[in-house]
Order: sequence, then structure tokens, then C-alpha cells
Amino acid sequence: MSYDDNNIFAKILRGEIPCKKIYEDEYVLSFHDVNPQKKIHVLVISKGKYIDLDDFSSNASNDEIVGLIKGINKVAKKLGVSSDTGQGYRTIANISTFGGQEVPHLHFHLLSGENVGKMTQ
Ligand code: DGP
Repeated sequence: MSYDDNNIFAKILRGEIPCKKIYEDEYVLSFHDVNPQKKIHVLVISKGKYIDLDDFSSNASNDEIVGLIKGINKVAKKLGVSSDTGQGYRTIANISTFGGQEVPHLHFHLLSGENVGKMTQ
């Protein structure tokens, strides 16, 4: 499977579709999920064109990988839920069919603002 330039997050990255932006740097863009599952539900997506975490791990540069992981931490801090606040959060990366991935552009969900409950339903 090759990267689909017409996926919804590619359009958000190009500014063709609006988003409620939280944070942006060279490596990541973060914005509120359109269909929040918890009080805080945001997405952290790679700036690079990667389909999922496997594609990213195999093909991204070390700088991109570090940038994404640090980006999640920056978003958590900006939202005031990083572990040093005593709150915390859950990140989820859905991957391909069994993972239930809907949008084929690498993204992490960040859920918080309340106890997010059991890991799987
Ligand atoms: P996933 O199943 O992991 O691929 O989750 C995709 C998420 O993307 C889902 O929670 C809803 C969200 N989403 C889909 N379309 C849009 C959009 O146009 N804007 C925003 N902000 N979120 C979207």
C-alpha cells in the first residue's frame, strides 16, 4: 500500500481543511479530534508522509522519530496533563485493519481530562 495524498490528514497538513490546532513544529502537527471520545482527545500526526507506525519505524529518519516522540510530550505539557502534573494520559496508535485505523496517515491519539478507563473494550 502506498501513501494516499488525498487522506484527510494530508489535506489538513496542506491547509485545505481546517483544524483546531494545539501545537506545531518541524515534525508534528497536533489538533483536536473531530469526534472526541474523552474530555481531552487530541491527535498528534507526523509532518512526513507515513501511513502508520510500521511505515514510520521502517522509513522515517532518526530525527523524525525523535521529533514525533518529543512532540507528544510537548503536546501533553501544553495541555497540562503530562505526568509531572499528576494527571497523565493515554496514547493510542491504531495500525491497519486489525488495529482499526481509519485515516491512513500516522497519528497518535492522546486521551485525558478524566480517567480514560480500561485499555480495550
Ligand atoms: P483512527 O481510527 O486511529 O484512524 O482515527 C482517526 C481519527 O481521526 C478519528 O478519531 C476521527 C478523526 N478525524 C477524522 N476526520 C477528521 C477531521 O477531518 N478532522 C479532525 N480533527 N479529526 C478527524
